[in-house]
Amino acid sequence: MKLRLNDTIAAIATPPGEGAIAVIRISGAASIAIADRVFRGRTPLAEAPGFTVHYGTVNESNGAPVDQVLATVFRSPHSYTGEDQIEISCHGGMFVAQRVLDIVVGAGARQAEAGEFTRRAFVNGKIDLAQAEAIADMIRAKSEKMRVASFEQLQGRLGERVRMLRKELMDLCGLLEVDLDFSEEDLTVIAPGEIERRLQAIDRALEEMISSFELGKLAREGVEVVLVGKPNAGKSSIFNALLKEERAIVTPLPGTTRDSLEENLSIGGVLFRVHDTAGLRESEDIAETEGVRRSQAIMQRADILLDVIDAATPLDREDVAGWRRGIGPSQYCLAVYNKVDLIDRSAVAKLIQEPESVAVSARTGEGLNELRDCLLQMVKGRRVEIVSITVTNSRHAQSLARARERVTTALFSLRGGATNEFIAFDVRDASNHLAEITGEITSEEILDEIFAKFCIGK
Ligand SMILES: Nc1nc2c(ncn2[C@@H]2O[C@H](COP(=O)(O)OP(=O)(O)OP(=O)(O)O)[C@@H](O)[C@H]2O)c(=O)[nH]1
Ligand SMILES: [Mg+2]
Repeated sequence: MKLRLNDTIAAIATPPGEGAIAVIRISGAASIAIADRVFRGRTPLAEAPGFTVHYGTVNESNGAPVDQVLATVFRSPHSYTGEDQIEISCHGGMFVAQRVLDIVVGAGARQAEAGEFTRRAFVNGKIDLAQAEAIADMIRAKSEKMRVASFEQLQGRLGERVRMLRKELMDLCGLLEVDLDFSEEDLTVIAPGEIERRLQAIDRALEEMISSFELGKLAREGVEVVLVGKPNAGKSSIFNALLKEERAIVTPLPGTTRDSLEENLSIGGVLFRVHDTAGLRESEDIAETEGVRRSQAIMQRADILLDVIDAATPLDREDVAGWRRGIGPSQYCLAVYNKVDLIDRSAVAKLIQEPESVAVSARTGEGLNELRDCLLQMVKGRRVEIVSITVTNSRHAQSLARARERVTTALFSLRGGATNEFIAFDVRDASNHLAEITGEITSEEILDEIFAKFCIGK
């Protein structure tokens, strides 16, 4: 996107489809003048102060009214973008909002590109880059935890912390360089022990933030749960029972599920992405073989594997599935004994004596609450306490990791007795990587990439 900042842009800010109202947003120096060309109210908007709402009609260029609307006036710098801004609330519906937008564009506004309003807010210093990204994340939030995590970031907590660390690095850099200037006079402004102590503190802070990212990832993307097991064990039945809908096809025939299915499930505010997969077995059937291949691909990247076992089949009950050997160190596996409605109570009691196992019946619903609890506990056991999240964005995590690398190098050089000049170089570099997060130092390409992910009208 070739960045143009001096024209006036317009877009529909509400989602497409039918709704009570739709909002058309206009931003830029000419936005009030453009709105006045199409809006007829009691007084011209040009005379209206900021934060006032005006009732009137939007009219075609020939004067024919199109809809009754409310126009809200925002005056620079007190608006989302920091520019003069108008928001026209018209009746919802695909045709009304589009017609109003067309008229606004006909009156001199340019159709905004994805994320352009937020980009202007960033360029005008209303928000930093981390906050802009938090807005996109909040809009996409699919669980309560995700919303909380991005809202914290929106309030600028991450930016604040990063700016603080960056200031410490810059201070350190200043001291190292001052020391450099005096070096001929054999004066030491800062003791090497002091530099080391401060660098270590920064290193620890960075480490903590980086490790919060893994947890943040779960908040953002959800915990991947996959139902695995032999054909006919009841994977699809459990999938449906968890979702409380008949989503997957269930039949008494083994090999029913071929394509894997995925659905979101929120338990205790945590988002789980549950996958139903094809039962694992050798098959002559091409579709089923492909299904098994897909199951295995999902198993590789899953956070939690639910090993579904038909408890009513004694042989299956005793047999530990071969795939369990391939479980990764960061993956959790839970044995889910299904169809316990078909066996007697003492047998059930025996099954759940084993650690990491739960007995359920997809048919009667027995044990499903325990299964949900187990899922939540596994997440908690991994300390996925998403309240303390600071980093939820992979771009931020990367910049933090690069900054930390430089700090580690600086510490290494320091211990190796390198000159201050040499150490200052890495310290400055670390600070620059932190500046990428808030957008104080970021290339246009990176900005383009970030804002392209927004929706139009945001
Ligand atoms: N009695 C009883 N039958 C069950 C239970 N769960 C599933 N079944 C039955 O077991 C059969 C297989 O269930 P599915 O859910 O299709 O099994 P699946 O593991 O998805 O099978 P594939 O997709 O073929 O791998 C069906 O006839 C279900 O009605 C249960 O808890 N109790
Ligand atoms: Mg199935």
